[in-house]
Amino acid sequence: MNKQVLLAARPTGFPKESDFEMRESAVPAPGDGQFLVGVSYLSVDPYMRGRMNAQRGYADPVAIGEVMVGGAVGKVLESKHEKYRVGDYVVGPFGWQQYAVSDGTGARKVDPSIAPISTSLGVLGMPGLTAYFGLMDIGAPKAGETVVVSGAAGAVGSYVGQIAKIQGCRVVGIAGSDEKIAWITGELGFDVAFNYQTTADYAAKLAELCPNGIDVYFDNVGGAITDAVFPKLNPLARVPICGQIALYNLEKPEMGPRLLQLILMRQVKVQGFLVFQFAARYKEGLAQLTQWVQSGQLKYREDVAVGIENAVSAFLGMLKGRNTGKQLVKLSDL
Ligand code: NAP
Ligand code: FER
Repeated sequence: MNKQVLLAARPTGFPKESDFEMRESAVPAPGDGQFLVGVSYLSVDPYMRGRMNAQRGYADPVAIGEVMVGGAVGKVLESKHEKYRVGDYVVGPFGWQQYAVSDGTGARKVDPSIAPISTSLGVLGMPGLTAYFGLMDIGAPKAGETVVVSGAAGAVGSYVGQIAKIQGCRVVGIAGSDEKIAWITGELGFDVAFNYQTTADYAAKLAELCPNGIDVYFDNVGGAITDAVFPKLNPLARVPICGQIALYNLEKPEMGPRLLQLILMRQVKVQGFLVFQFAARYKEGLAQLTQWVQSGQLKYREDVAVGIENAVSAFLGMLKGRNTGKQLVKLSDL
């Protein structure tokens, strides 16, 4: 049987367990041009919160009663597809389920001799590419500059800070627990960082930690943290807007400060981006990320929940900051 997690209801505010539903159905059989994958790891990501809403973003919403969308990696168990053979490892948009049939759309093979296959959902996958292109292309960091990253102990943020260090920057991280701060300033080599959950005055803390101002702000979170960062931006600063997780569960928008005059006067470049816009350059990005991982310059951590029964709690936990590094759900040892 194939255990699946379906969207049961559209959330109001922060999602609940009851917005999801488990179902068991027969393991599907691949038709011509398709293969069957047995999933080893499922990724839970912030963008999935958006796909639970009724409004269309870059893709259609998940319908009520439909399997939740999500990237996953596993092994080909049966194949009628000319490019995929039984035993190949493959990553793709297989959804929150133990088995999936795919025609290969959005999928690619994974070489398990390069790194553990789970990395295809993290540092050598969508989050890694997000960090690489968002920082390098939009942030355009130069050696000696100060780079601030929010969501710094999550998947994207932990890679961004390390890539900025590789570029010779001074890196300042913002994250939500003392353990996360210890990890990013210790093992990951961020220069300094602070815990926004226990810091009352973000502006004062940023002034203390960024004596030369801020040249690049890689924004993963938005909200009050971002409001405090903007006034510290230097002339000609760059601000890649990667995520706004502090807003994803709000039912109505909050009022923030009016920052456009500051952006004007300081000649700041603020640019939102989606990783998909760099699809034509994924090969380049994965090659560079792989080289950094293999040389030990880019470290990664995975937070692994076990069993599809725990996918919902892993997802809700990630939205609350329970994860350090990339949140995954292990479904099998295939
Ligand atoms: P992640 O950072 O591994 O996990 C989410 C983290 O967000 C949590 O661990 C939590 O850490 C933090 N968080 C939750 N609520 C918060 C709040 N109110 N204020 C501040 N921090 C909060 O997830 P990820 O996959 O790496 O994604 C990070 C961001 O990048 C998300 O905003 C996501 O939407 C975005 N993203 C964008 C793209 C793109 O193409 N533009 C692609 C991938 C990801 P704390 O303990 O620090 O609060
Ligand atoms: C993300 C947040 C938002 C993300 C994609 C989006 C791939 C896109 C949203 C939209 O188009 O509505 O973390 O990651």
